[in-house]
Amino acid sequence: MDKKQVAAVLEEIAALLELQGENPFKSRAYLTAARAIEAAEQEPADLVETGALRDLKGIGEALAEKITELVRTGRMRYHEEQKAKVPPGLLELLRIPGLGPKRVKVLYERLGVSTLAALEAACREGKVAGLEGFGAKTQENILKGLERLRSHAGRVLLAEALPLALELREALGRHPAAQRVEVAGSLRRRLETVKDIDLIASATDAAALMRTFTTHPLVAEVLAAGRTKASVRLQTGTQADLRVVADTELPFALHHLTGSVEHNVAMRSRAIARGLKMNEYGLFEGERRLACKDEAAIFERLGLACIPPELREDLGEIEAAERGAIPVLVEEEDLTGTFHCHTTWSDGLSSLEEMAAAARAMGYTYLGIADHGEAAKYAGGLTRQQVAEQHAAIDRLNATFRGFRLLKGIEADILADGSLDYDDETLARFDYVVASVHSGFTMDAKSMTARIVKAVSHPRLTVLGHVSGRLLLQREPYAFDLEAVLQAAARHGVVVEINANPHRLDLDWRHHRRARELGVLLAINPDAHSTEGLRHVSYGVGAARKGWCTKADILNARPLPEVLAFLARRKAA
Ligand code: DGT
Ligand code: CA
Ligand code: ZN
Repeated sequence: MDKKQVAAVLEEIAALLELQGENPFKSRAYLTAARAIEAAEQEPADLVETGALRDLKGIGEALAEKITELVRTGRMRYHEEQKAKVPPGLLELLRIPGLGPKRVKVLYERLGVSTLAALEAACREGKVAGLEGFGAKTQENILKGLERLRSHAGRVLLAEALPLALELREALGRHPAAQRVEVAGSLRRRLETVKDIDLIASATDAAALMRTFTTHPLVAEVLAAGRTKASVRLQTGTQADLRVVADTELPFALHHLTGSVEHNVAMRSRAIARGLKMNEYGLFEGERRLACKDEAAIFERLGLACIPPELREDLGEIEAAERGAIPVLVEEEDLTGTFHCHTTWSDGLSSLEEMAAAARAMGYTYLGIADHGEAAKYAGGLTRQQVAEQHAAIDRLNATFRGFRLLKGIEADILADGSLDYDDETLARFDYVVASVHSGFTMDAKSMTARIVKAVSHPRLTVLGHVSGRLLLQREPYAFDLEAVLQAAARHGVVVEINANPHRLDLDWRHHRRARELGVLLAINPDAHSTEGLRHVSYGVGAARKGWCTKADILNARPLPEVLAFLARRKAA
C-alpha cells in the first residue's frame, strides 16, 4: 500500500467516526495521522518495518498498531467495523461542499437520505430547507454543489495525474522498441485539473509498446486495445490513452494531442490560409507531407516561433509567435527561494532545520518561513511570545549557514473586518508579512472585497496569500471583486502570491496577465507544510508559465540581495 492509500483509509475512518457523532478529537487524530503518513519520507511498509511509524507526529501506540495491520494485510478490522455501522452512501454525501458529517447525519436521521440521488430529490421537494439548521439558502447551495459534483465528475488534479503519466512514460521509454514517448493533452499544457492521461509514442514495434502499456502494474482494467491505440483505467480510477505512430508522424500527432482544441483549430486555419492542410498525421502541401522533425519545425513551416505547450490555449499565443514575441517563460531553475512555508512551530510537519536543509538541497539561497498568525488557533498560530522564540531560533540557525538564510515571515490571518491578527509593532518585527483569508468565506462580495482591500492597504503587508480561497474540485472561490483587489495590490505595492499547492493554484493563471498589466509583482509560494511540500513549487511554475510570466514578473526569481532590498523598501514605506 502506498502513502495515499493508507491516508485515504485513515481519512475515511475520521469521516465515519464523525458521522456516528463520536468525540471530534477521536476523528481529528485520524486526520492528523493521515497527514503524517503522507508527509513521511519513507513508504508505509518501511515505516512499519523499521518502527519509525511510532515516531511520527500524532501517531500513538494504538493507532500505530492499526496502521501496521493495514499495511501488512491490506485491511484494518477497525475500519471495516466502522464502515459496517454507517450506510455506504453517506460518505458520498460528504463530497458536497458545505455538507459536513453533522449535517449529513441530520439528513439521514430526519429524511432517511443516504444517496446523492435521494438528496437531490429531497432538495427539489423543498424538504431540506425545512430542517433545523438548514434553510432555503443551504438547500439551494446543496443543489449547486450536486451540479458541480456532476460537472467535475472524472476530473483530477494535475498533481495526481502527472506523476502517474511520467511513470508510464518512463516505463514505455525503457522498452527497446520505443523511439520517442511523450505526455500530451491538458497535462502537457499544465492545466490545473485534467480529465485523462494522453500519451503518444513512436516505436519500431507498436505491438510491443502496447503490451508494455496494457500490462503495466498501474493498470487496473484494459478498456480497449488495438494495434496502435489503447485505453486503460488505472488503479486510481483515471483513464490513460496511448497512441503509437511512425516516428516521422510523431511531431504532428504530439502537436494535435497536446491541443488545446481551440489552439488546434486556429493552427489549422492558419495552415489553410497558407495553402496547406494540417491534421494529426501531418502538414500537407497537396498530397505531399512536409517533413518536420519536431514541433518547432511545424511552427516554423507556418511562419511561427515555437510555442511552449503551456501557452496553447488560443489566447494570443499564435499572434505573439508570428511577431516573434513569445516571452521567455519563467522556469523552476530561476527560483532563488520562496516565502510561504509552515513548520512544526504551527501546523507544519517538518522542523525549521529540516525545511532549511530541504531548501538548500533545492539550490535555494533563502527560505521564507511563514507559520500561521495568532488568530489561526486551529492551526497552532503563533503567540507573540512564540514569534520572539522562533525569531531567536532562526537567528541561531542563520549563524550556522553560509550562502543561505532563513527569512522571518508570517502568514497573518485577514480578520473579518480586514485587520490583521497582530498589532503593528509585532508585524514590524518580521522581514515580511503574508496575509490570507482563512475564515468567514460566506460573506457577501461587497464585504469580502472591502475586507481584502483593507488588508492590502495595511502598510506592513508584503504578500497577499491564496487570493480567492478556492480549493480545486472542492470549494469555489469566495465571492469577491478580484479586479478591485488587484488594483489595490498595484496601488500599495503588495505582491500577489501564486500559491503552488496543487489544490489551490491561486492566483488562477487566467488572471496573471491582468495582474502584470496593473504592475503587480507575483511570487510563487508552495504553502509547504513539510519538506515534501516544497516540491509543489513546480506546479506553481507551471501555472505561472500558463499565465505568460517571465522571470522578471516573479519576486522569488530575483537574487537574494534584490529580494532583501525589496523587503527593506517595503518595510520603510
Ligand atoms: P482534458 O482531457 O479534458 O483535460 O483536456 P485535453 O485537452 O487533454 O482534451 P482531450 O483529452 O479530450 O484531447 C486531447 C487533445 O486532442 C486536445 O487537447 C486536442 C485534441 N483534440 C481532441 N478533440 C479534438 C477536436 O475535436 N478537434 C481538434 N482539432 N483537436 C481535438
Ligand atoms: Ca486529456
Ligand atoms: Zn493559508
